[in-house]
Amino acid sequence: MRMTFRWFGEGNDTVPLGYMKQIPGVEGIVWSLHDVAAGEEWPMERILEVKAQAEQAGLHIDVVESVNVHEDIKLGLPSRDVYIDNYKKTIEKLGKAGVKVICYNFMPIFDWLRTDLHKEMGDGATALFYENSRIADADPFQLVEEINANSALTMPGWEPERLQHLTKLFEAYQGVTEDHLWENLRYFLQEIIPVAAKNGIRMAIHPDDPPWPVFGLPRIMTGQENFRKFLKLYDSPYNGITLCSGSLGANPGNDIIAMIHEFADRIPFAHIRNVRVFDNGDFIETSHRTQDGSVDIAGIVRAYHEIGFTGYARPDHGRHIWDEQCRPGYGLYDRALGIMYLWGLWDAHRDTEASRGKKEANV
Ligand SMILES: [Mn+2]
Repeated sequence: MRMTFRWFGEGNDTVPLGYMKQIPGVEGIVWSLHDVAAGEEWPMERILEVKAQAEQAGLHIDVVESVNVHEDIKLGLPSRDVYIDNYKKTIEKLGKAGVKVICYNFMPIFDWLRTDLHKEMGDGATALFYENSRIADADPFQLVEEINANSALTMPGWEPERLQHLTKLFEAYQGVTEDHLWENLRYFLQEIIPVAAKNGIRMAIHPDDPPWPVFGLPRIMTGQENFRKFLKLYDSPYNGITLCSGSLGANPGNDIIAMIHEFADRIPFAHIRNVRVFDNGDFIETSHRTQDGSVDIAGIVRAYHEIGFTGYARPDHGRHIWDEQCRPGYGLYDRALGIMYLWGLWDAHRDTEASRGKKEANV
């Protein structure tokens, strides 16, 4: 398991790179060019600029999250080919810069979705919260306004230029079914995976968050059966999954441990975090500790250890604790605590194996 930490870029993140390096075992950043719109080709000088900034702090840039997929690709419009060409050129450039994994998602219009970015947890901490009934009944346009008013920073997947065209987008998705989305995803994979393979980059699709349809829009990266179908769409080690325990864990029916075992060699990137799911379908992002949420984080780390996981991992999100002022979900303190919890679980298994006389895992 190779530990990483998300960084939103110079002047766009409250956590300095030097602090990330001080968290035990963190070796690289998970990064993106957040100001480059989906569908645009990434400029090489900007890529190299991030590489230089990271390397100066002793961190690598092996994992990119995300190179966003233009809506026309998800919609299967004729204009998609231009955007797919740009995507390929970006893959080639990232390969030249030494990138190994690209995380992306295939969710129509919205990226991840929450109703409250600072839900009180009762102990002074706050966290990201999803209120099921508010999404079920909500006017999406009103929700977007609220989210924008709530945060001083741009949210990933909530770039203002995308939200401006919301009405048009909802119209464009009228009549787009899950089958259409599968077909458009297959087209995309057939174009980009060979380019990724040639450049030594493993593509890793992120599950939908939450893993069910919202506002009548189809969502397909939702669980084990659909991931099985996805991996067969293009059977290659370069076509893989970002296994996010937090996104998938919002549906208690998802057996994440079973997915780790079934998809072992197709998981280049792991997001490991916990959520507490309530009976009414609401969920809140908790600490990483197994007992604090509904997801068996201890069992998940054990499963990664059992498959000899050598991919990248990140603690994904954290709560907001100790009065930290930070981007929602992306403070230093709780993510650092999460990393130490994950290492504790991981190393406990290593020691168990060593005492049994097995070969010590290579960390
Ligand atoms: Mn995630």
